[in-house]
Amino acid sequence: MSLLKEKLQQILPAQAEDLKNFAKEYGEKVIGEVTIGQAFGGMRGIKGLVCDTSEVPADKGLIIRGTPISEITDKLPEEIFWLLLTGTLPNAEELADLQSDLKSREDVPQYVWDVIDTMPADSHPMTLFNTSLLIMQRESKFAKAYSDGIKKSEYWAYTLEDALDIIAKVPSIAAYIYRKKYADGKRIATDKTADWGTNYVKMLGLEDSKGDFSKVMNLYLTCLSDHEGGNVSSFAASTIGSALSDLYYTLSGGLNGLAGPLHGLAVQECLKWILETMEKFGGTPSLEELEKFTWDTLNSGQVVPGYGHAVLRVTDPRFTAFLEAGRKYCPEDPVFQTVDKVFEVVPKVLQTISKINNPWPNVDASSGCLFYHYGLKEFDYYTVIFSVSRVLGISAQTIINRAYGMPLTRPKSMPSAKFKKEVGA
Ligand code: CMX
Repeated sequence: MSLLKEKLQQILPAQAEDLKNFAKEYGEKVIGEVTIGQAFGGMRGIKGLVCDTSEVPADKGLIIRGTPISEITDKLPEEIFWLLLTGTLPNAEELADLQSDLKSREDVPQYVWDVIDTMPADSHPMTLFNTSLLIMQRESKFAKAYSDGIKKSEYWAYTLEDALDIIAKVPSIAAYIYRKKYADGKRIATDKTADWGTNYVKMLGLEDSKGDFSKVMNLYLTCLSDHEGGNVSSFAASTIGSALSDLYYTLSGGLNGLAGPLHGLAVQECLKWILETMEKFGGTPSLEELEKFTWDTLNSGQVVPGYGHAVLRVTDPRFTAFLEAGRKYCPEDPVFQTVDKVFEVVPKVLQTISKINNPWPNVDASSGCLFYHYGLKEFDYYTVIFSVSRVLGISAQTIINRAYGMPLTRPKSMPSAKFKKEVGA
């Protein structure tokens, strides 16, 4: 048995028991109220979801299992997956065991390549990626075990099997989508000695002789892995998973949410916006030119991509991590310099608009320019990298939800007329 499974077997049943007792004892306790504004405002701030893998306090940003993301940016994504699931970082032996387990599951079924090859050439890379996950559903060990008949207490262990199978394969699938759409269409074989993120970079086939791109990729995969339970992709995934749909369905569905321009697709929108400013002003714009361009964007009714957040009210610490990486690895890059300058200008502009609750940059504002620097210039593709990372968090959340025995998600909806009646409007 893998060390990860052994560890989870030691801790998850006791945690599940503790939470069952807690919910039973305090089940009637009131912890909040719901306003009409919240019901009509995307349910912001309503406390109704349980997520133990990470939390996002509005004034701090991502905290994974009690540790701020800024303190663990040097960790590998595999270590973060272990941390998300168990609450502690793996020791060297545990990490090596997880990495070798993943290596043994890397082979992607031929039909995945065939389906990617058959899809229209202009399919969005996110469509190719999510379709690949969905068609692999027939491999689900959870679905098979469920139809054979298993105990509820065993659900998480089969979901862990699916998670490891999927995590092992997504770098190859994502890399092939890149090569198919933007390179020579030939697959590059996995490197059996490289860590998960470095292997992904190698299979993309872009220049990385100094290994800096792999470091940036690992930073990105670590930082984007999880963002508590209420963001669109995680919430959508947990709702799907609550029906006991297996992890292939759950991930594919959740990541379809990530493909939206207000969520994961903002990475692509963001770089597009940066490049537009550079094109308009013939290089890195001045602060005055950027201010004007920001106002032009706002006055034309568009959002400034990469700025604002549904929850955060400070600069996203993940934005800061990428900005620091840019200052370290590519300070002379004109696209990076523009991103850095935009950070000086946009918050000041957005602060003057009272309806905007958060004028500060989110993670998407600084990540794309790093990919661009390393020759990954096709920004349509950036959400796929986001997805590869988010597979870690959604998988961890689904395994834990199964271990806790979380029930079917089913909040109450009402017709708008009933909301009006409720408040005498
Ligand atoms: N540019 C212009 N207007 C903005 C804005 C921005 N960057 N951020 C918020 N606003 C506007 C909203 O569109 C909204 O306007 P309306 O009332 O006219 O609809 C108003 O300010 C209030 O919004 P908010 O409460 O501050 O923010 P929301 O929780 O509604 O939305 C988000 C959050 C991220 C969708 C929004 O800030 C936005 O569209 N940002 C740009 C896109 C982006 O960067 N998305 C990536 C988010 C990170 C992720 O989840 O992946």
